[in-house]
Amino acid sequence: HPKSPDVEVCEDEGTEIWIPHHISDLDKCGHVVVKYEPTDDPKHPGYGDDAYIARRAELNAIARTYKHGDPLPQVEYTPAEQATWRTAYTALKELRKDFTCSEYQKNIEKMEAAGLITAERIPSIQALSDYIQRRTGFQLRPCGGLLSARDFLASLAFRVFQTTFYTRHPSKPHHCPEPDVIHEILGHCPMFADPEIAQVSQEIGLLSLGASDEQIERLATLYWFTVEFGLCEQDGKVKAIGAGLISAYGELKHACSDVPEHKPFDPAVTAVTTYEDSDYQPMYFVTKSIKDVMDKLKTYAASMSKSFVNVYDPYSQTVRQMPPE
Ligand code: NLE
Ligand code: FE2
Repeated sequence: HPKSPDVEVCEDEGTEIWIPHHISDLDKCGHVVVKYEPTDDPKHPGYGDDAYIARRAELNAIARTYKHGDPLPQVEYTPAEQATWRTAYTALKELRKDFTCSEYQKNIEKMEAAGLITAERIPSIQALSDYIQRRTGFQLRPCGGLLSARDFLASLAFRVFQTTFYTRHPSKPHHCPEPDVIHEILGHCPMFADPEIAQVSQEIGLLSLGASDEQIERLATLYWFTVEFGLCEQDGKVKAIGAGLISAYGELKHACSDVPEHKPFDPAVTAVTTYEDSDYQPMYFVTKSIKDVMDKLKTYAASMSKSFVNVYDPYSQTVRQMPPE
């Protein structure tokens, strides 16, 4: 990161850690991690498909030119990309009732009723962002690929969600090893319209600002097992709250079946569990409710060693560091 006068000193490691203060500082949070990319991972369904790789790079390049306050890119998706969307959307819609939490169902139904999400075409990211912002204050901003955990979590502190624009490979419409626009729209958008998921996400983001590398790893793992791959108990069954499950036909059914292991959500355990990020998870954490995630997260946060706490002021869209209680 560029040095700025706002450098905070992290006491744990004695190293300087840059912290974004204003929402526009997120323009400096675009560090991409190269992992599971179609260019170098033979397991990626787009491996060896030069046209797909070029298109993915083109959309990522557009995303990287974005600056805070710009209108979101209006991408002209190709007929092939629209077909991938239609396939994924139609299949997932069938699973919704049985395998996703009631919050998700309620929100996506509202978005469909408003004409924001339809089978016909990939929705406008700008329209979705505007809608979510009215519901929970969350907004979408484009990112050019998988971001570093530190940059990604920092954005959540400002109720900003970093969104990819490229589509998954057409040969695998039901699962993608990395985030893609279908995952963002069908997995995350309806969940970010939920006030409790919005709060959990921002809380993890605030805890990440100025945290040590080890703490970032733990927070990213907590995020992974809740916002991405979390399950909850509803109507005596396990239902998905995690976006990574809700947007993947195969894994959604797998997660709610008896095949994987189900463990109760406990942040102290969850935060130090290694996760599978290139294939289906062998194990998921189950929470009682989204509110339960928030309550347990607060207790966990109190146990974290830190020299300051981050407080978000929505009026000025800034984060301030305050002495810990
Ligand atoms: N596996 C998910 C999907 O296919 O939609 C994406 C996961 C991103 C963390
Ligand atoms: Fe995601």
